[in-house]
Parts: sequence; structure tokens; C-alpha cells
Amino acid sequence: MKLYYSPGACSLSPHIVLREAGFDFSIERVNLRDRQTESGQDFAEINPKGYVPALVLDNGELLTEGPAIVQYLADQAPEKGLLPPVGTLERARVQEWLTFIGTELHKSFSPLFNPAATPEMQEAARAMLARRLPVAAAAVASRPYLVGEGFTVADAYLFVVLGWAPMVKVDLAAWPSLAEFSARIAARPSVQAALEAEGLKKG
Ligand SMILES: N[C@@H](CCC(=O)N[C@@H](CS)C(=O)NCC(=O)O)C(=O)O
Repeated sequence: MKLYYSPGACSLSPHIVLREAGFDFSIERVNLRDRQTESGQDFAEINPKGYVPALVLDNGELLTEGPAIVQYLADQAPEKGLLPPVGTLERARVQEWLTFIGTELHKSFSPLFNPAATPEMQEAARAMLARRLPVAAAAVASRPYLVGEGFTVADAYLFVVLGWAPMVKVDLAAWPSLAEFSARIAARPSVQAALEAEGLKKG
């Protein structure tokens, strides 16, 4: 499998999951400004949607959309417990979080990275984050992971999205449980390895 990524972008979530699951995979960086891959390919020819993450499977098929990718990967390595079994309420809980993170958090951060977004759009995005972040903060205040007793794919996604806050001056100080959560997830070897592979490891 090959994951197309941009350092620290939402593609870091499937990157972490690939490592958690123990797969044999490669990664290729995409420059989102000129849409060229590290090896000089036109990224639009690989993923017509033009954005990361994009996963090319061993049979050559393309899978996109972060939440779909991480669920597919987790299902290929059920013994790792990254996603509860189909049909359980816990599975629906993970999907509930993936949807919340994708639509309420991730897409509220997006205008803050978009130079074409007006100041009004950015203010609205900040206001939305101020309303939605407490939901995640409350969830991880009383337990180490979003769902159940162990790390799931939802935790990888939340970790990545929270990592954007300092880049766009969203202050998380009001929710200490989020910083504690991020530190807990950052300590995982898979996360450290993914950060290093994306050139993001400090020090
Ligand atoms: N719906 C997509 C959104 C992916 C997305 O927002 N990717 C961003 C990076 S986090 C990107 O590549 N943006 C560049 C662009 O849209 O042109 C998903 O959930 O995977």
C-alpha cells in the first residue's frame, strides 16, 4: 500500500493507523500548492479529488476520505483492536466520533488555513471551534481514549486535528484535558514514528 500525504495534514491519521496496524506500506509526500508528488507525478492523476489522504491499495485501487481509509485499515487487522466489531454500539461510537471530528472539528479548522477565507469566515470558524472543542474535551476528561478502554482510529484523528490548533492560534488552554489527551497519544511509538517519517519530530 502507498499513502499520499502532506506533513501534519489529516493524512497523518491514516499514517498513524498504518503503523498501529503493523502493515507493510510506503508513503509519498504531496505538495498541496503545486499538486506534485515527491517523485514528480501530477497528483491529480493519482487522486482526481486533489487532496490527501489518498491510499493506493496493493491491487492498484484508490481509497480516499480519511474516515473511510482508517476504518478499512482497522478492519484488515482486527486483532489490533483499532475498531470494534461490526454491529456493536462501540463501533457506532467510533463512527460517531470520526464523523464529529471530520465535519465539526476538521472542517472548522479548514478556513483558518485557507488564505481565500474572509475574516468573517475565519471568525465564524473560530466560534464554531469554541462550541465544538468542549465536546471532545469533556469526552477525554474522564477517560484516556474516546471510546472504550483502548486506542481506536478515532483517537488518531482527534490527535491530528488538535495538533493544528497552535498553527492557527486556536488556544486550547481552556480545555486541559485536550492537551493531556494529545500528550498521551503522542507518546505512542506509532505516532512518534509517523511524525518522524513526515519530518515533524522536534529536537
Ligand atoms: N474529505 C476529505 C478532506 C481531506 C482534506 O481536507 N485534506 C486537506 C489536508 S487536511 C487537503 O489535502 N487540502 C488540500 C485541498 O483541498 O486542496 C477527508 O476527510 O479525507
